[in-house]
Amino acid sequence: MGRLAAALSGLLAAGAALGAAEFGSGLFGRPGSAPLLAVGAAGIDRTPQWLKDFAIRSFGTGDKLVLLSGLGAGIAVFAIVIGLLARRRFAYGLVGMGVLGAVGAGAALTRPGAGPADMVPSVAGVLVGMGVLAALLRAAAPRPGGSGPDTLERRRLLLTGAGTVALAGVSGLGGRALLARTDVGNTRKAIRLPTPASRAKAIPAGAQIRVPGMTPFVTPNKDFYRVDKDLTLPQVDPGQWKLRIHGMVAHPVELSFDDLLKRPLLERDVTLACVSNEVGGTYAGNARWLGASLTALLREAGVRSGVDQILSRSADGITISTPIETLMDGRDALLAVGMNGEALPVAHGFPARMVVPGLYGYVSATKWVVDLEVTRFATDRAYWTRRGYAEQAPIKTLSRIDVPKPFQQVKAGRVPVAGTAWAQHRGIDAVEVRIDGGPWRQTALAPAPGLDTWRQWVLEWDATPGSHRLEVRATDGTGTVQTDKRVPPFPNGATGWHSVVVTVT
Ligand SMILES: Nc1nc2c(c(=O)[nH]1)N[C@H]1C(S)=C(S)[C@@H](COP(=O)(O)O)O[C@H]1N2
Ligand SMILES: [Mo]
Repeated sequence: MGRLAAALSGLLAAGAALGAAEFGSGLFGRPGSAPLLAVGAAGIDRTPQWLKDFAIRSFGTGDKLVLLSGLGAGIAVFAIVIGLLARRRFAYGLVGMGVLGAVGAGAALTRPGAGPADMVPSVAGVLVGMGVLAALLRAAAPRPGGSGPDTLERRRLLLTGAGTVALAGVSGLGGRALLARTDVGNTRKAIRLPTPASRAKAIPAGAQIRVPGMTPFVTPNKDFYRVDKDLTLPQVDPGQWKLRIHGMVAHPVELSFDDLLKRPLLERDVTLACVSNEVGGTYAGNARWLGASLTALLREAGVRSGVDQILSRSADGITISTPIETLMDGRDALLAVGMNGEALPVAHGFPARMVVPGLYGYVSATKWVVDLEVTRFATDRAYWTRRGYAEQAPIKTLSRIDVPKPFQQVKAGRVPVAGTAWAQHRGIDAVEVRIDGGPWRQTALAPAPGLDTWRQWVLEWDATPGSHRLEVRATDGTGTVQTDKRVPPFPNGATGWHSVVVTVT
């Protein structure tokens, strides 16, 4: 048989193996056992932090798509090699297939809560792949005494190949459809959130600057930035959900979702920010959260002396460490169930997540939270802090020019320059803008409902023709002016002034 046919056979056999494995994980109802995603997820866990930061910066939320495409390409190359090897000697092809299966099975084992049974889809997939490889090679082999060298074999190969493609596609899609059974989307839609015991302050009129292109004061859920390491979203059934509070406490607590909804719920406006946000970046969002007081829960548990951190754990196996004093100092630390008037979206932590005003998400905003261990920094370290990120990570003061956009062309005359600024839990007291390095000018600050949200600002600028550089800086509620020192997000958040260059005609 020719090389081309052999390469194609390898590709088809690997496709069939993946399709069968998808189907198997669907039958099981265990997304973590599907080899492609399992390998991707295991890869993310082993990726060095600098590369992850680079991926988040360069591809944003598309970083996962890039990863999966790369993985797909890698598997395709390996599959072609398998086909070519099998052409030499069939046993070599079998070994290649076996390696593919072992990688999938091994990756599935590393997923949170995985057991030996999670290897079954990969193993079954490999057996199917081996069978398909044998069938294709047999179909392509010239028959002794057969008719012309091409026609019949080619037709047989084509038929077997087309059959394989159909089979792989149908089983792969079938597996996906079966996995959809585990989706909690419908359960989520049926949830009715209780009325809050304590309402959020009304958002003051004028909090939203009315300038075209301006960021909305409240970020709609569908536009809210998302940062996590999950290729598939954890599907946590609220009926099964439990939160354990244990460790250095007088009375360990176990809470069901119903227990949680029965507690007095606070409604609060809080702006979240990601430590990976660059100066001028968009990894910040503001929402109205509904949740129980974490402070009250911890008080009931009775935190022992000597405790300095809460190590929270999520259904996706992430751990996050939060300094205890930020949970007990009177700020509105929440175990949130609602976001902007609906149950938490699955991507934002359904059924429950933490929200702590003033701390970067990686040390406070645990999504799909299931466990709070009351402990010490010296005893346990969390996912990101083990990778060198800071344990203490209050959000740094940052301001951003949202309009005009970088390199926008504007007409000479009055041009509104507007944007946002945040210093959660300290508040923003002033925002200044300067043009071409000239004197700093006070902007008009929009009102905000409290210290825990961002604040909008606007300056009417008399723009003259030419190219101009606009810069912004904020002063927080303690009177500290935002530093111009440029530092990258690692290890505790970026600083520097945001600037935008525009052309005035
Ligand atoms: N379970 C879990 N929670 C998590 C993360 C995660 O990867 N897994 N990422 C954290 C980070 S780095 C940030 S910035 C916020 C982002 O929350 P969002 O995706 O709702 O915007 O969630 C935090 N909580
Ligand atoms: Mo983050």
